[in-house]
Amino acid sequence: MAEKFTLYSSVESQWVGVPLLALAEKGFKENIDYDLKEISLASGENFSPEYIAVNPNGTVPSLTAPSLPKPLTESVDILRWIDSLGTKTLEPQDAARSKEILDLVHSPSMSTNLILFQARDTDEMAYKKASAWNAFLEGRQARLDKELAAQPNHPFYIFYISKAAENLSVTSLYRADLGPSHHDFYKLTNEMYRDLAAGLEKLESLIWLPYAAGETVSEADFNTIPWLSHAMMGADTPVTSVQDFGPLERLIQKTVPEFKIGPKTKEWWSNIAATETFKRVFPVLH
Ligand SMILES: N[C@@H](CCC(=O)N[C@@H](CS)C(=O)NCC(=O)O)C(=O)O
Repeated sequence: MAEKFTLYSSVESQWVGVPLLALAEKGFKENIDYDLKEISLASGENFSPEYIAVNPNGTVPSLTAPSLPKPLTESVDILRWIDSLGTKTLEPQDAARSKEILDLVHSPSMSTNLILFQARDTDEMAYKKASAWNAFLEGRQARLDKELAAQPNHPFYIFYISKAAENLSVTSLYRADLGPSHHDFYKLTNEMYRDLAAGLEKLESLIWLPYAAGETVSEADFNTIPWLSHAMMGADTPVTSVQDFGPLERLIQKTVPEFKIGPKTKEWWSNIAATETFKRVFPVLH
């Protein structure tokens, strides 16, 4: 019998979608083939010493298995490992194109944190402050501050110091009264939206059709779906409106007025959204 493995997952995470799509596609069953351990990002459970010992980056997903010398901590590697359990089916037809797609969607300039947490003006900032993302940031901050205070001699102390400072750079803007101290943040956010628009244009140029990197579904699709779904959700698309690019387009058009999601990206999304695996893992945008 094949070994049972453990996936550290979170309902709040976009990148967990990569292995979840692979598991669904390959027909692996929770509790039989693998266990799922839920890690709450909103309460900063990913920063517990126990979880940092599994994944020193404090991110999800992670995967452990008896045969693995150490945990896998990158969604790309986790998908490939899952795919290697039996006949590989997720290798892309066009490997070079797929690599470009993976590099793009995982690049810092495409991070959906931009959409979730940043703002370009007072109205957007006020909206974010009143949203659930404020509590999310505070939950993380509280956990990081607690770990920082509790473990001055802990081997992960340096990790906690740098994470707490990184999180505080955004949290402090949410805590402060809106004013001139936010202007640099607004300016930076505008620049980041320009990069995001350029990234989506690059994605448009890379997509093959019918699927992202060939005639069959591959890792290129399974790395891009969670990214785009999360971006659409972050843009306040109604979660059941899986085909509605309007809110994401309008969000980006505020910085890049001529921006549109391209026709190939739309066609690819419609193709991939029709698959059983997509419908099982993404019954709604998340
Ligand atoms: N490169 C990693 C990124 C994983 C990642 O950033 N995951 C997010 C959730 S989607 C996370 O755990 N964030 C927590 C944090 O950064 O504190 C991968 O692809 O697995």
